[in-house]
Amino acid sequence: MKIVSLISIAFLASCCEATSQEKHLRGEQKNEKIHVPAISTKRNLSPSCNVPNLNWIGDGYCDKQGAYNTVECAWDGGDCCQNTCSESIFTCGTHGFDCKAPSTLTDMTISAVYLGAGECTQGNGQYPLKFTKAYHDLKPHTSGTNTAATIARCQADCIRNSAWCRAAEVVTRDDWLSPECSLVTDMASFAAAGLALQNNSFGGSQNMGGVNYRTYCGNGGVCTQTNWAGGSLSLRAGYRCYLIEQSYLGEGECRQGNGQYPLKFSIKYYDLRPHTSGSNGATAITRCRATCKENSMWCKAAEVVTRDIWPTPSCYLVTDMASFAAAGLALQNNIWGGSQTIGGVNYITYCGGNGVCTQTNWAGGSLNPRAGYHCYQ
Ligand SMILES: [Ca+2]
Repeated sequence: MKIVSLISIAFLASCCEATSQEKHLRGEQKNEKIHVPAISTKRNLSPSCNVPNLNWIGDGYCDKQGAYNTVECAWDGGDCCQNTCSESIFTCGTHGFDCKAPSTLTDMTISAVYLGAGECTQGNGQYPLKFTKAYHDLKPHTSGTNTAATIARCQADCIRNSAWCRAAEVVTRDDWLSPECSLVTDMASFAAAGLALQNNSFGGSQNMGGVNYRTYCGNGGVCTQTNWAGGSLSLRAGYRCYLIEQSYLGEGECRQGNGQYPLKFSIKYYDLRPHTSGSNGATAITRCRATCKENSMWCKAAEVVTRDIWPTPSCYLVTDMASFAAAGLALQNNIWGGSQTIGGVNYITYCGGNGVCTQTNWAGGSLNPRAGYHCYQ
């Protein structure tokens, strides 16, 4: 039990920066905490992370109450495991640990990003190659934390097989009590990882690592024609799709390596307004990333903006002046908010945060945490 002195409260009220004083401000005796200044979240949060105070995620304090220590909230931003906790506002372990995260999910170079409530489909909307398994030990999925455990295990299974697994599809349907997990890929990715199909048929069996899966291939069992192409979401009740990203930098703006603004070309996707409807948000992500890949000669990152106050999603193609020029392209308007045509499509140019395009330098990039912004490399 900790006593909060009036002196330290007065100190906090008069000061603007986080100090060691704040490490003692979280009351435990009433299961309540005193508000602390906003800090950056260091892990990837799902849009379905539903907690009253996002600032508590990644603050170094394991929040055992509420929905903080869940896969959707990136296991309280790592606060609840000794090997993932980063000291921040609080000293790690102040409130103990409660490690529930599969160890593979703590690897920040690979993460599972919630795409939406539906099936994982190919970029063209067709069925990909899937290996499906039921988790009978988590039956029924409606009981307790079984659904959360299914999601965590399925994501971890896909991440373990990230050489070829492109997405994890979790099925918790009303009419099936056993939850299911599908590891999603396409034929070229699977073969490139040195693996071979044991049954090139719809519903055929496949043994991987001593575990039996059922194989589902494209439409009608034609595995060879599957082509993931970045994936898409096909809305369906009882299904969840998580993209396994090796390049999701996290929720925030794509900035230069030095933290300053890069050169960006912006476009609004009016046909996907509002981004909160159906698969619109997911489509905005896959479309923006695909456009950046098409322009990989100069596009360093794709920034997708789905802010709650703006119903229209935006896409920013991120680069710097030297990369853009090296690709043989020229700025049509070297001004803040100038227009630029790329591939016959009109974009708005934003340079360096102040309109000075020539001084932009990507330098590997960095992430500036900001709600509603998502940066992909
Ligand atoms: Ca926390």
